[in-house]
Amino acid sequence: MKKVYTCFCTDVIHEGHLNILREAAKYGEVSVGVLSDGAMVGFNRFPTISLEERMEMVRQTGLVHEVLVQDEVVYDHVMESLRPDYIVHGDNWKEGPERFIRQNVLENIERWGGELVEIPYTYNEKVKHIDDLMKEKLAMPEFRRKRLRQLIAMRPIVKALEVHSGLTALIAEKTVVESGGRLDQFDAMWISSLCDSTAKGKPDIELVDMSSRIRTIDDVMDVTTKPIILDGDTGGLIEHFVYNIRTLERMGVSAVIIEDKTGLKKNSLFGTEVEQTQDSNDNFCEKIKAGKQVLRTEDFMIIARIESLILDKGMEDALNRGFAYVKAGADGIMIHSRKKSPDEILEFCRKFREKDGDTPIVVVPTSFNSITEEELAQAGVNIVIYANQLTRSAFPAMQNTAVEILQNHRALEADAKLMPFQDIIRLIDEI
Ligand code: SPV
Ligand code: MG
Repeated sequence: MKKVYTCFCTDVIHEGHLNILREAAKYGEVSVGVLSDGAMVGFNRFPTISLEERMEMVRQTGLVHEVLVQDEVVYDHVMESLRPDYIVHGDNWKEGPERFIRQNVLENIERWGGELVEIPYTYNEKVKHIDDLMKEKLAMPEFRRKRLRQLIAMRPIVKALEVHSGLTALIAEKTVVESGGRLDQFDAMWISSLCDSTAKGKPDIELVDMSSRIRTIDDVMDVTTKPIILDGDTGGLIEHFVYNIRTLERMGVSAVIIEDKTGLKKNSLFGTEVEQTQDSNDNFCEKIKAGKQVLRTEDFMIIARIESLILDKGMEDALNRGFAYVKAGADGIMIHSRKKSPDEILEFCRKFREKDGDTPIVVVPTSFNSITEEELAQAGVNIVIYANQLTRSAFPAMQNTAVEILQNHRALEADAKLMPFQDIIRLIDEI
């Protein structure tokens, strides 16, 4: 009996999968690899049922000889142990980031004379409907909200990208690249006070009010499924904070990060150049406690942001506050720095982790941007936020275009650098 292998990355079996299994069975005994949770996330498909349930779902088709776990998006390990005579796959992987997986299979299978069989991909209204249902499920508040905690448990480090509109959110949602033999994508979205304000042409001083921030969140939620971390500035008055986080929790936001500043907050990247007041340890702990008390779910996270290093208050103050905030109930801490070198962040993480191995640590490496995700993960960081890079790349591009049109009295010269609108539209889903 010839050995046939195919791999599924899905939470539902539809006619397309059944077609692949039936075709595969014509070549021999079929083994199906089910992608592990971690590999599915790398594939930009967050699982909504457990690995065991996904395996059982494939067994239930009655069309397979065995079901096994494939731990990586590439087939290397499975192929090495199984040495299949045939690998069967839908022909839809010839384009896009999956191309490299196909290439890898072709190179590997040659070594023992195996063959790749590609089946025309089934794509019809019914299959599209099932795909859409899966996506909609992930976008529902109860699924989206808990996803950040799930990702912290699953990923070596959770990567969040700043978004401030439907379009920027689609970039965070859909960008997938192949890098170093793996597929990679952003796990979460950061709704920055700085960039949300900047997009509205306003300063980052808590001037853009909560109703407007909620409008941005809603625009983002409307077109995405990934979890949202909201930059909640100082959280405002305790009396207001408790209402606002209930709204955020109900909407399906996963976390709010509030910073231990008070009064007229200014952006941290200004550091001590502008007048900024740090909240007292006690008052900020009261805010955290009050917030925790009103939450209705275990999913929503209040993350406490420590501004001691930004305000030159020293490492000891930063650490003391970190431990105090956790004691007050914070579900995570964010330590911020405006130094070019990551040294003070690494020192903080080392000292914090000596006493607290679990509480998630968040960092925003805007200034200390030479440090890699791997180095941060090794230092015990759980979430890295790329807090303003999308805005900073778009602004000069738009400004240059404006200048070029003015200089040439027409758009022809600027056009060479512009993306055709068809390519932008491709990002936007039709219902
Ligand atoms: C933001 O993105 O608004 C932040 C991070 O709060 S920082 O700008 O670095 O203070
Ligand atoms: Mg901010």
